[in-house]
Amino acid sequence: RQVASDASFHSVTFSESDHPRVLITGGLGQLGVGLAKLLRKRFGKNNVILSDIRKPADNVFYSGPFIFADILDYKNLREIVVNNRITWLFHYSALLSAVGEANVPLARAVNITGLHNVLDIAAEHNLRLFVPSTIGAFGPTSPRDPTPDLCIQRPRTIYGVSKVHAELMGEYYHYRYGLDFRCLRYPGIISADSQPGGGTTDYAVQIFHDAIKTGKFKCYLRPDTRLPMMYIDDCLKATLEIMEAPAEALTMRTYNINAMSFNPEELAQEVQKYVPELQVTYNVDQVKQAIADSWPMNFDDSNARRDWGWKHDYDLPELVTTMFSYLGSDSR
Ligand code: AKB
Repeated sequence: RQVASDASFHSVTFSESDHPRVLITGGLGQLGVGLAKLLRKRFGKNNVILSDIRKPADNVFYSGPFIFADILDYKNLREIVVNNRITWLFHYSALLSAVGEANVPLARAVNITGLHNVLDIAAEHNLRLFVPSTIGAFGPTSPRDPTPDLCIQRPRTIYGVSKVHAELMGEYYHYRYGLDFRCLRYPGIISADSQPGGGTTDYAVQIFHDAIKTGKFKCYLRPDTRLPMMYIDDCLKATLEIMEAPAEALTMRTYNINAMSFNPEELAQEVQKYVPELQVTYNVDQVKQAIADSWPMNFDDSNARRDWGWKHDYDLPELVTTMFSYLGSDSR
């Protein structure tokens, strides 16, 4: 039986047996639930399993398959892949930049040891593997304006170091063992119905909630701190697109993707168009500021645009309009 795709940006059709069987690790973070929703529309509800070590909210639990999966437990993860005949794995478990600096041993275990388990299981079971990387995989000696795909990568956070390691290990497994490894370097991701956890770019989500709730926002970065950013729908679209891209289109296995760059002052001005009374103050967090100062200001994603047709839909005004239409600027 042929099943037509309902993802508007693709026109491919699949037979049911062609559908990937998907596992998402770290599925209760900022991106997993939204990704599961997108993939379930495309591949069928029961072909997409969300997993985490935390207990899901009722709406998440009842919207499709959810299981406990601990990426540090090799046997548990392997059993899940085998029992569910998984063919695609999206590996979202990770500690982000700020929280990683606060607990380096845990970040090292989750982001590096966990990745080793995932790589081995993916290679052994012939999975297509997606691992997100980040603007945080660059550091103070990288070109920052713009930052190309291939340049010096000497990050100074455990998060960044672990993501460079993931990029290199994934590519090594690809060339050495034929693992179908695919990786995107995400900018800061902005979403309305899910919260980021422990990143440096989180302020760009928090400002919307504080503008609506209290009309006051205290920013932990300097007003001129420019960083690459993206709306969640663009991020999830790019993730599905790279996973579906024909292997011959990919001249690389790790791509930068981008949509916009702004600093806190520019974002605040755009938010004030909806909440004119918003008061913004700055109380710089030295650890987060140092991290942001070492990251790209503008991200060069021309290779993604050329190789597999990457194109973002949301710029800054569009992003702010969409956030307020979700969060409801009149709910104060
Ligand atoms: C973080 O701020 O740590 C993340 C990222 C840019 O990877 N949002």
